[in-house]
Amino acid sequence: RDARFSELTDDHVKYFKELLGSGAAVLDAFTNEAAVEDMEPFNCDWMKKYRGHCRLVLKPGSTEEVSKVLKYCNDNMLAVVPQGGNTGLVGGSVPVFDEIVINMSRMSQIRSFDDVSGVLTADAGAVLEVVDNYLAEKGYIFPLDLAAKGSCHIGGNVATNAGGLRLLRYGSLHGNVLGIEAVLPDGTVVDDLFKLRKNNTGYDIKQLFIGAEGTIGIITGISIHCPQRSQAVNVAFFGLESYEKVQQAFREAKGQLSEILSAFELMDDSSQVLVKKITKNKFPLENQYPFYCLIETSGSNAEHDTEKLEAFLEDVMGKEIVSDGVVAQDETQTKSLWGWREGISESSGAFGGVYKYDVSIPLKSLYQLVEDVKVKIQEAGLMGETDEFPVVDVVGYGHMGDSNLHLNVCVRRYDKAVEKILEPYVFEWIKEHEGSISAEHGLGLAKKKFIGYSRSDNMIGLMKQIKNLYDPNGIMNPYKYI
Ligand code: FAD
Ligand code: 2HG
Ligand code: ZN
Repeated sequence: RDARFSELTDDHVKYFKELLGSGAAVLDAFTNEAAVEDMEPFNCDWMKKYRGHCRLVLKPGSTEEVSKVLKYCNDNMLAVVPQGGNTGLVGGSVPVFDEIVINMSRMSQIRSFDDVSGVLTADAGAVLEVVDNYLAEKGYIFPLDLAAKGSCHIGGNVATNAGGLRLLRYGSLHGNVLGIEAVLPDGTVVDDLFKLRKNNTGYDIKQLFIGAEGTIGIITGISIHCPQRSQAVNVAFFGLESYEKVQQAFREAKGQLSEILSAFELMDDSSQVLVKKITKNKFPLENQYPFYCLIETSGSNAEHDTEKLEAFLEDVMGKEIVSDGVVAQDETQTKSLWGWREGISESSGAFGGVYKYDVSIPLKSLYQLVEDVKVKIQEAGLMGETDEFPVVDVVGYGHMGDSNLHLNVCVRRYDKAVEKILEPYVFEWIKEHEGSISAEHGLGLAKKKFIGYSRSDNMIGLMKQIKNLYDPNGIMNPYKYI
């Protein structure tokens, strides 16, 4: 614990209760011992891998309240952790020691929507799925989708610069977010909720908050450009004999499906065996293959899209790029095919634990990392079917269309011997292949130590300047990021 930070006192808690009210906006286990158990969901991350010891959770209901809370914390040297839906995968959303959690769930209103431009403005604490359902009724779609949509907040998505399943089609949040409202630790409101696409008037400061993981301020609202929701959505699921063939299929999909291609996801066989074991669902293909890919198309004309997809299927099967495939016939089947991809993340942790690596690698060597890691773990005698082995399996999957691999090492228990094999080996491997050690999940606590594998000393120095400028007391999400 950094001794520069103050310990919580009764006076601090009294101030927050006076400001926010003593109801649901303040969860206090500091003066009320009986509330300790209620702290668990705020202290523990989604993977149950990181656990803090916070005794106070604050849920401000307005930007003004966030401003007052932060100013008080800054003046009193109280460290804080901004928290959205707590679905982050790098330990960034929970305290390390006794930092106060500032949870954004009470700020969940949609502020405005322009039916012509598709620009939505909403509170940071709105749940992604709720926002997307609202947009669906208007014929629009949120330009980000991910398996945690039922819990994650749009503010959390922006704070992590989440990538997700359709970045290939809609691009990154750095392009789609048009404006941000945020609060700095000294209480200053960054009032940049711009709603138009073009704005070349000076530095684009909002970009600093996108992917800052709560280290320079708290995002309270965003405006974002939302695309038209496609009338016709098709999903196909393919089995392929080699990674070489997956690359060929991707090349063909881009060429033949071009403007209607909206996702190209990769899954290896181990990942699908895992989902089968956990969900007990019936696998969509008759046989097993070393690789699978899920292709989604989204367009405005069902007849045209189906024709294109059928021609594509015929072509890739004729050329023996794809060995077998199935196309969803209705919405239920579409959901069920997506389930084989979206279900991997959760299934991979079901045996006791999982080491997750979310990395960018040039496509030609993307899957090589999974094979190399598997060999190293096998050679160390750490992987097997019975309890004496810590490792259950090594699985690879991800957003192939964005050169983003998810390497999950599924374990029965967290084990130093496994960690020793994985780190820094994985990071050295990534550096050698000119990739990124964090493609979309961010740095948090998990990757903080390893930032040097993907960023030069000069770049880290510049980042520290930004951090010190906006958060000179270092109270925002300490011990993480840089
Ligand atoms: P939290 O987990 O609460 O917080 C994440 C970070 O942002 C923390 O550092 C926190 O301090 C900060 N933060 C949160 N809210 C704010 C705010 N209002 N202002 C400032 N800082 C804030 N990520 C991807 O990129 N692509 C995926 O496909 C993907 N799929 C996922 C699937 C599953 C099943 C799960 C569990 C996670 C997945 N993620 C994915 C991880 C992803 O980062 C989160 O799901 C999501 O973006 C985080 O939102 P959240 O509201 O839960 O944020
Ligand atoms: C996904 O793409 C998420 O499913 C989660 O980014 C990946 O759990 C993971 O490693
Ligand atoms: Zn992902």
